[in-house]
Amino acid sequence: MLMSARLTGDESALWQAAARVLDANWTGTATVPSPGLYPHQWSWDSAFVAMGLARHRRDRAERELASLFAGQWSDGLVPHIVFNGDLARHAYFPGPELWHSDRQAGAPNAVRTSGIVHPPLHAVAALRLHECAPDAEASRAFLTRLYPLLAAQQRYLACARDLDGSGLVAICHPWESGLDNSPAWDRPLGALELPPRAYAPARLPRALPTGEDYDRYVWLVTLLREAGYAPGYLRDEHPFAVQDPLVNATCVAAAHALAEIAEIIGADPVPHRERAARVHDALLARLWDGETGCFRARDLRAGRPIPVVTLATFGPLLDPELPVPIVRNLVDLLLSARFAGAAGYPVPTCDIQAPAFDRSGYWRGPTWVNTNWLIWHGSLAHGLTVVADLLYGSTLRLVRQSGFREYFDPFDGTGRGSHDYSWSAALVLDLLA
Ligand code: 2M8
Repeated sequence: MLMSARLTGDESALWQAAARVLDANWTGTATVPSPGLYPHQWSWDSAFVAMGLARHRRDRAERELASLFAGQWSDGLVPHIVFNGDLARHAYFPGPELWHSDRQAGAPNAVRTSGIVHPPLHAVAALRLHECAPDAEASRAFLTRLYPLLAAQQRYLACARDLDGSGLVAICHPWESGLDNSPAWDRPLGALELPPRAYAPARLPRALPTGEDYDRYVWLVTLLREAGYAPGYLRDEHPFAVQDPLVNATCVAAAHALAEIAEIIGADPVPHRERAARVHDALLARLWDGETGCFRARDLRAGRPIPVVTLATFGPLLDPELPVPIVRNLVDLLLSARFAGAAGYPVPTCDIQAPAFDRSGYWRGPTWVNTNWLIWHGSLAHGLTVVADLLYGSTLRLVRQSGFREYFDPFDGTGRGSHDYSWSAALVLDLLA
């Protein structure tokens, strides 16, 4: 354990508790998001977990990313789930039988996977691993092995997911955002026309999100699978296509991280800088709403912005070149009564004043450690120490008070969802380091 000597007694205890969660959730090759409920490997979870493991068990941090990229498809797609083939068929719904990666020519043979993506934070994680590596030479060797896989991941997103030629990446399923039942998806999901009895009704493993949402999620997967996850189908026919500010901000951050990795290993950083600039320009031109001072997701099928404001509006703080007036706007909004100003434990997932806000509703209101970490990380890059300190303090208060829960009530910090949640533990290690 690489625990820093400068931690106080209380911080050391928190560190050790977080490390124990990661140890318990380690399967031997990767980390499950939580014991029981999520028994496979999830993509953006692994990026967050790797950053925590880098502070605790560096060998595992590298194995975590290697295990995820063993699920990468030949076109570069990094699936949002890599299934553990040793588990019983009903360990998690929907399992590999819904996705049928085994019938896709480009999917790996050795593991079964989903066929959609997650926010691509892995280059950011890989760079962070390097920044805290005890052995720079060994770390460079790891980055050299990972670099082509990370570059292919970005190429897939830039080619197959730029559905309107704007430079922005579109998600084709709410799960791709990581914010599964965000109120931002209510309209595009509501506009779907589900044929009666054309698919098996979803068996719900738990109470959230609602069964109706699940039917729509499953229907979208069915459409994707039947179309072979083909880019032409995604572009021309798939009924759910949304450009989300948080997802695109992670693409900008990943492109910058890839450029830095390229420099470290002696590869060409220029294409990555160009890619970052392209997504940056498109974010500002297409998703920034100057009138109301926030970023909004854009529904490509309806051809209009999505009105509800969620914490995805703060995602572009991850873009180091975000113009200062926009940064100021976002800080004002973040500190206002719509977000941190009225929440004892910020940052709630949805505008508190929006009708869709639900303080205990999964991604419809609660506070999450991973999104707090992203906004904290972005704030630091812009020198926003007041915001960064606020998030640092409130995130640690949450886990001290309620443990490493999946998500938290934004007003009183009550823990909700799973216990011993991996990214909550991993990112606390990163914060404390
Ligand atoms: C949740 O998503 C999965 C579907 O991918 C689920 O609801 O079963 C989300 O919180 C997602 O962001 C997260 O990566 C995943 C595993 O932690 O769980």
